[in-house]
Formats: sequence, C-alpha cells, structure tokens
Amino acid sequence: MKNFKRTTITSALPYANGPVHIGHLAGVYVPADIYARYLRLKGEEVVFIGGSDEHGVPVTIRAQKEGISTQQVVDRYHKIIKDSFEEFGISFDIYSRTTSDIHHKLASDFFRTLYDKGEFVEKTSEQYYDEEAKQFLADRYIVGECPRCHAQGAYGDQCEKCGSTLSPEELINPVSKLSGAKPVKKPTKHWFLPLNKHQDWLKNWILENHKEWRPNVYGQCKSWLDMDLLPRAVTRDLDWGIPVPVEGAEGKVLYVWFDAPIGYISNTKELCDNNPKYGNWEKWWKDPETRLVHFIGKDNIVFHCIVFPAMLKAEGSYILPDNVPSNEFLNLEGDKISTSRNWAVWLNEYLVDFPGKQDVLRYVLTANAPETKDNDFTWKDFQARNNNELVAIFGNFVNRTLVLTQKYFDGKVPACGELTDYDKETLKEFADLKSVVENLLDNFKFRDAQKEAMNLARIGNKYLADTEPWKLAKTDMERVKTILNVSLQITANLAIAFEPFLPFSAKKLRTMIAREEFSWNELGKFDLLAEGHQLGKAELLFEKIEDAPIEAQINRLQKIKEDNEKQNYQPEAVKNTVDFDTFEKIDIRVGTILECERVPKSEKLLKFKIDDGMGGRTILSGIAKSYPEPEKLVGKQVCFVANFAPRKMMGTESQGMIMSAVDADGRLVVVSPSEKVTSGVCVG
Ligand code: B3M
Ligand code: ZN
Repeated sequence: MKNFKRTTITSALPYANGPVHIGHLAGVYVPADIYARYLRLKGEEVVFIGGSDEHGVPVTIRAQKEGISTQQVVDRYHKIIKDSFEEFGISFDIYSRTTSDIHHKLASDFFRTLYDKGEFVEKTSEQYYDEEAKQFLADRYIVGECPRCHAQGAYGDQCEKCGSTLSPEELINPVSKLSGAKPVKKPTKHWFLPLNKHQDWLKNWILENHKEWRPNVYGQCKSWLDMDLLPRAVTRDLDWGIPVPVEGAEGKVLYVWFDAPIGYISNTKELCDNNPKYGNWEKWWKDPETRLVHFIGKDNIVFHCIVFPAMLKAEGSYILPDNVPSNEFLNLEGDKISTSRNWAVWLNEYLVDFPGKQDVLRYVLTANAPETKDNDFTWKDFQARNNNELVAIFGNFVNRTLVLTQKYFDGKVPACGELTDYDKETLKEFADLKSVVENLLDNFKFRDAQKEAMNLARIGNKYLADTEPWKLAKTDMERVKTILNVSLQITANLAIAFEPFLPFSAKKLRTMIAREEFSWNELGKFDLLAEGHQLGKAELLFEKIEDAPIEAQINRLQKIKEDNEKQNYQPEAVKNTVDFDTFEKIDIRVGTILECERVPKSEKLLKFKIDDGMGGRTILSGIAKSYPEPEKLVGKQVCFVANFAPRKMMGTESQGMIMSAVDADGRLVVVSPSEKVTSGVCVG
C-alpha cells in the first residue's frame, strides 16, 4: 500500500428531508467513525467531514408534503440529523450544510471552471413542463401509471410498487404533482458532463489499479464501465439549488449530485478557514500524499466512483479517492427500511427509549454490519448481543476485575509477581490479536475487527474464570496480586481496543481505571497501569436489557406493519349483481346485546344473547379474537341476519348471524346503527 501523509475521510451527506435511522448509521456513519477514531488514536493526521445535503428534489418534495418552505425543511432536519450524530458520538471534525455561503460559492466556481475549460457539452432537449405551475418538472414531480405493473402513482424515475427504474416518458397518463395538470414537452438547454470522454482513464484507474476495493463496489463499477458511459446532465430546471453561473441559464440550478460531493470540499474549507490547526484546506484535497476515503451506501457508488472522480479530474487540481468502502443495506426485522412506510428505527426515538445506550446500538450495528451483503437488524438480536456479549463478557470481566481490586487492595493496582506459564500464554494470545485487529481495521473490515476486540474481552473473562482469584484470596494473596495485575492490564487494553467502536464505554472505562487517554500503540502492552496506581470508582459498564422494552419495540413495528397494510388495502372485487327480490330475501334486523361471553374451549366463538324485540335469541359469532373483552359489548346494538338458517356449534344452536366488517388487517368489527333504534327493527 502506498504511504500517505494524512487521510481525508468523508461520509455521505444525508438529505435534510427527514431524521436519520439505523440504516444510515450502520451503512455509513458508524464505520466512518470507527475508522476516523482508529486513525486519530494512532496519532495520524485526519479530517472527518460530514454535512447535510440540502438541495435536490427529495427536499422540495418534503416541503410540499409538510406545507412549509424548503428552507424550513432543511433547517429543521439539518438540526435533527446533526444532533443525532452528535449523540451517537460520530466524531466529525465538521458537520456543515450545502446551503452555506462557502459551499454555494465553491460549487458555483467549480462549475464555472469546468465550463470555462470546455469540459461540458450543451444540449437542448424536450422536457416535461407544467403550464399551470409554470415550471419544468423533475422526474419525481411527474406521476402516472407504471408501464410494467400498472400501479397508479408511479414516479417519473421509479415505480415504488414494482421497483422498476423508469423515465418520465414511459409513464402512462403522466400528470404533474404540482398542479395535477397534464405536462407538455418543451425544449430546454442543459449542461452535460461527457462521461464517455472519461471512460478510458476511469476503466484503467478502477479496474486495473483498484482491484482491492470491496467486491460489491468493484463489481458495480465494472458493470458500469463495461457499458458505454453517456453524458450526464449536471443542471436542472428547478428553483431550489445553486444557480447555474452562466449567462442564459436563468431559472436553472446545479443538479444536486453535482453540488453535493463538492460539499465535502466546501465543508473542509469551512473547517480549515475557522480552525488554523487544520492548516490550509487544499492540502486535504490536492496533495497527492493525502489519502481520500469516501464512506457511502451502495446506492451512491456510481456517483462517488465514476461521476465525482470525473468532475475532479476535469477540474484538474484534485486528488481522487483511494478507496470507497460502501456498504450494502441493513434491513429491519426482515423488511427493507423505508422512510415512507415508517419502517425504521429512528435515532432520535431510539435515544428516548434507550437513553444512554448509544454504544449498544453501535455495537449491534457493527456486529451485523452489511459489509458484503444486505443484513438484518432484529430487536431480539439486539437484546441477545447486549446481554450475552456486552454484559456477560466485556462488562462482566471488567466489573469482576475492578470489584476484586477494590475489595482486596482498596482499588490500588497490586504488584505483579512472577508470571506462570498460563499467564504468559494468556498475554501472548492477547498481544497477537493486536495485529489481527489492526489489519482488519486497515482493510475496512469493521465487523470482524470488533469481533476480535470482543475476543480480547473473552480472553480476559476466561482468564479470571480459570484462575479464580476469589478462591485464592484465603490462601495465596501473592498470586491474587499477580492475577489482578494481569487482569487490570487486560482491562486497560480493552479500553484502547474498544475506543473506536464504543467510545462512550471506553471513556467510562478510562474513568474507572483513572487514565485520561491512551494511544493505539499502547495496545498489547502490559505495563499500562503502574503498581500502586489508584483506580476510580467501579460502575457497571453495561446493563442487562429485559424483555419488556424489546417487546414494546416489536409491538410498535407490528402496529406500523398493520397500519401500512391498511393503507395498501385493495378492496375486493364486487360480487355479481342481485335484483331487489333476491336482496329482500335477507332479513336484517337490529338487536341489542344483553349478554356476551366466550364459548368455553373455543378460540374463536363468542356467545351473544340478543334482545331482538321478539323474546330474545342466542347467536354465536366467530369474532372472539377481535374482542378480547366481550363483556364490553353488552348494551351495544348490532345488525344481524334474522332469517339465517339455525346452526349448531359447540353444542349450542346459533339463531342468526351477527354482521361484521372485516378490516384490512383481518380484524372483525361488529356493524351497528349510527343511533340507537328500537330492538328488532328491520334494516333495508
Ligand atoms: N444525499 C443521497 C443519499 O442520501 C445523497 C448523498 C450525497 S453524498 C455527496 O442517499
Ligand atoms: Zn410498477
């Protein structure tokens, strides 16, 4: 690997159109943060750049939906997102935004440079235009029938029902989302980045010289580069964004995917302009001795590996990314995370439900990181990993070590006597793992790296279990001293090894062992805590998570699923027509419920005693699951079929049928008159 002087780490700029969820954290921000913390701990020169992507149609659509201005939308979500990242310890050197002045100027200048160098091609094409709203329509603003699955409401770029990628021209009966009008075609001029001109060097650069990129990233690039690349429009007809700095481009803005990656550069500039300790911003972007690494999700690969590098190359003075570690997607309880279906665990909500447990989520998301394939987050796994790994292994080891040291030595590090062979073996095994963890981190294998860090804790836990110092305390205090000294050195090592992954717990642990900071290079050393060093107060590093809060989460998701099913409800086809005479044959009446109880031994049946105005009758109805407290129905009026042929069920004759609506989720709801009427009257 080439030797670099410093590293610029970027993480995708999330659209400021909603809060961030566990999928964002797992896919991009936790791995980027682990990497940044690891390099800093090694004493390397690093910047870690983040920010909100505040342009683009996703943002304007949100404004439309919420009925507020686009500026209000980005102000609201930029703050929510920024706060969430801060709370989860994502250690950005800067988290800024693409509506900043610095960014507008830099992106605009960048465009102008390429324009002046003749790096764009100009093309006039026919685009959909809304004559009522008087604007050109972005793909997302055109809806119609999907040409593939014929669902209504497909977007001009994608059908959410069947997942097909579409172009607005393909939609059947397209209408404008802005006004509902039928859009018309109108010519408009745009600037295109001719990717075809860049194809050859891109091919060579990625396919020949970056074979080490993750297979998912390399593979996606290859499939693009094996086709002929086409010019890409980098301007749009929109009123939200950075104005195109060219005469004759009034009413046009830079395409969001043109300006957003430049946001990495602008944010670095903003950081450096305000903090002299980072030096000149250009060294982070233009010095060939700087290593540029982009952390992104898989849907952003082509923009970071092909489009943005082509822009940087066209400009001429920038470095190209050295690696683009992109993750696949994280699913939630087996289903794709979806903002529109609210199928997500939102970070701001997680913290309300699990205050102080940032590290638990970080741990679980890394343990299940979708590094090579899509992966699943489940609440049961979350609970199990907390209880069986963080609490039972890491926490347990640390706690026993500190409590025993407190008990026997007043919290002072005891002297280390002669090491037994077993002690030496343990320490060797431990020290060997250091290079394993490092190697994994250097290669962006965070999931395996964390697993090895947990193995370090396992070694410690096993050491204590095997040596049982609490038993030796009565007979051999010298040996106890050595065992606890070794255990304390291991504890200090764990504080280092877990620092990139679990920064809050590592900090807590450092407080407990009264050490302010460590460097990565101290990992694998066993003289980190000197004899006589006074430790701090021992506290539990992690707490067990009980079943109740986990079930609450599962129920919440279940409820969302049911609500979604309802929203997607497609009414059943209407049955064959019947004439009035046929209809008249059914005698529907209103009755008042006098008694209602479960039929013993039946899961489904409820037994009703009904006042039918004719002396009363008994009706059995299979709706018990929808009415877990049947006695609450007493006094209610219901419609029932009075001339339904009597049937015997579970030994009782049912004299009629109670009418129920079947809701979209299968729940049965009895049908009642909207006002109280006399028992026994007809419905018709
Ligand atoms: N905002 C897309 C996304 O959130 C986009 C990333 C920009 S990175 C420069 O998936
Ligand atoms: Zn479709």
